[in-house]
Amino acid sequence: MKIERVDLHLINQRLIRPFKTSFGTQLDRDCVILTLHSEGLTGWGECVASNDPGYSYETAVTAWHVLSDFLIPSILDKDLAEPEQMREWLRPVRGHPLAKAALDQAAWDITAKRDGLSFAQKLAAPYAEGAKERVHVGVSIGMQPAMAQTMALIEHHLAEGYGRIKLKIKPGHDIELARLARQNFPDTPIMLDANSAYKLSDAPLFQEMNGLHLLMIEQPLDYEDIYQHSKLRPQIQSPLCLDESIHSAADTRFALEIGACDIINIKPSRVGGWTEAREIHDLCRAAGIGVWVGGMLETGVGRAAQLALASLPGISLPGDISATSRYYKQDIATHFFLNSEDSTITLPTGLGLGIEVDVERLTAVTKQKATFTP
Ligand code: OSB
Ligand code: MG
Repeated sequence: MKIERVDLHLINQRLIRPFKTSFGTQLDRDCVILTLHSEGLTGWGECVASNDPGYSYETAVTAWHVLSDFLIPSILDKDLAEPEQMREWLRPVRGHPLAKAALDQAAWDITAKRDGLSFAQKLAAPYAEGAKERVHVGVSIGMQPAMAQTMALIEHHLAEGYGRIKLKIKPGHDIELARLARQNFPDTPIMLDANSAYKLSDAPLFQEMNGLHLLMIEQPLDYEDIYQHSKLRPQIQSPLCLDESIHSAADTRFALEIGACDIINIKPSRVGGWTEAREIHDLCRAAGIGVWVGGMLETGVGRAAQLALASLPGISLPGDISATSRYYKQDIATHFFLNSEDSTITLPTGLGLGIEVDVERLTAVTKQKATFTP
């Protein structure tokens, strides 16, 4: 499939409620929506780089620059036979996985459409089991002004049918919150996400959490540091999960080799796309460690592709793939809904991502647009 055209939309949507983590508070979310055009088909991708470089060094503006000045010019007019080629084409540009992942996602979408498959079916082609039809999901709850509000939100989401709760923590907003949540919800799978806010010397704090039967503690230490997680892990009982510090299959091999984690949160965007994400899935599965799919407040475009990754046979824990209606009142694509009886979301069955993009809404939230042709 000759790559005939790529379009970029820089969009901004207001969040239903502010999302606060240890690295900042987000009230509205920028992202870049990308379309790839070939043979009358359109592949969709979402670049989750956002307003500020809090989670990653990339922002929507750096992604726009890297996509329009380097990545897109390097792939225009190329002949895409299979989506795995995209990762190789983008390799000469160092870093910038969030920018690359938007093109990678669109390559999987457009080739799945060409092949008459869903994105999930195409991604799951190497596995005898195939893709799951529904995937387990949980919610990630940002920090609230008062702990009572967090408790009320947990109750609200459990009533909606979510079966796994993730709470954001930072120094001074951690052990008491975790204790209270455990006390109020003794049987709920609860996990904490620190987004790199702690030091190895905080090990005693995590030891205090030993009795709380947490599902896991996500990324307690620095966002680039795998080594010190291997030092923290044997000191604590809660399973340790890595998010920020896993950028590639190579990082995954290293983390597994030195015993840095019990679990990996795969965000396809953080690792440059779905080909790399699937390789990480395979490594975790072979090593017998837990693996699940993380989220970045995606629109329906990104959520659909996360669902596809979460449908692979090795994914063993619920993903941060809550319904998009949690974040956006209207959104640019069909909403996904929770099956409240088992805390799952059913994968779309249409071709490619299987979503309907609301072009009018996309236009309404677009701040900047560009078209690239050979
Ligand atoms: O660390 O998992 C994270 C959102 C933005 C940036 C980082 C993270 C998150 C979440 C939200 O926890 C997950 C979601 O999309 O629901
Ligand atoms: Mg995280």
